[in-house]
Amino acid sequence: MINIEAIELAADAIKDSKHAIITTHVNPDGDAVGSALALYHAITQLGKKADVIIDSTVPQYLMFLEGANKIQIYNSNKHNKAIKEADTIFFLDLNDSKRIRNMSNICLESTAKKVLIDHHLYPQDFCNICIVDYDASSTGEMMWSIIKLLDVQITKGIAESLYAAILTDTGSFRYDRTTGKLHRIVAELVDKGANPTLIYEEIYNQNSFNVMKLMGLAIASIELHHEGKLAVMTITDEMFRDAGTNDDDIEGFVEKTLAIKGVQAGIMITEVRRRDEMRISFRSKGNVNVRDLAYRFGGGGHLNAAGARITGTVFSNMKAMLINAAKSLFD
Ligand SMILES: [Mn+2]
Repeated sequence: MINIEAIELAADAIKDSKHAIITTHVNPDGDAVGSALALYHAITQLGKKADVIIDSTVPQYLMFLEGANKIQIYNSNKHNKAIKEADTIFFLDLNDSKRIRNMSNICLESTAKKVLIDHHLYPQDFCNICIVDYDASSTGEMMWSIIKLLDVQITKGIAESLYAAILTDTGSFRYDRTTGKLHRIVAELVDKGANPTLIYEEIYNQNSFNVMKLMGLAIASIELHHEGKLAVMTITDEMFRDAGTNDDDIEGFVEKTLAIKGVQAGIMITEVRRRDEMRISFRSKGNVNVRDLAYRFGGGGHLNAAGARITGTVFSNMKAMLINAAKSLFD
């Protein structure tokens, strides 16, 4: 549990700021974008300047959120001056400065006060103020507590951003940090204008036909290992081409591995040839710890949900190595 003093530190940093930069990890998910936008709305409501800058595009399924069109894609020529001159930089939903990719150096060089707000394990020490709550379901849940300390109205824009953040990071209120307290927060968000039907529809029911085709190929690729306890899904570059889509569109795929009876852990290996990298997603049930497995491959995350990125390895070798390493999950 995080203490109230830490939350107050974040609220004070917001109050003290005149020009803030808000950033979050590359390939941003609902929690990243939702908590960034909620903070943006709160800061601007206080009459202060804020820029949300990410070294990635915002996925289409999040563009319905109020203010999403104001998120800027990082461009060194355009943004380095602002990053240098800002008085505060908020790093959301990440535990390592590498997660902001090309923005990393300029942010670290900036003399701005650096504030980390996150819920992942093993945070790297690169901020002046580090607010990390391992028990939080999402950065959005933490952002709610912070915003409540500010003199701001919970507008529909804030409510739906935080709802989207919590919805996506809890797997639609299913994961183990979905507490009664969280549901009470969510109830307030609904009262303030977040529409559950509409938000679910926007986030989960707007797949293109091509993405559904890709999901079909991905599901057909699933193999079972270790007496049916491990499911491995693979998405190759060829599958992306066959389905006519790309790696922006694989949100939620890895969860399908856990829908198989008897499976305790799922791994999805995605080949991203245009970046010459492999993205690995790990999911598990109960006490099966995929965080440590991801860590062994240079990644990180949570007990039941983790990830890693690997460059310079042959796809088939990587898969064999992962299957082999995953055996220890069930010992
Ligand atoms: Mn998160």
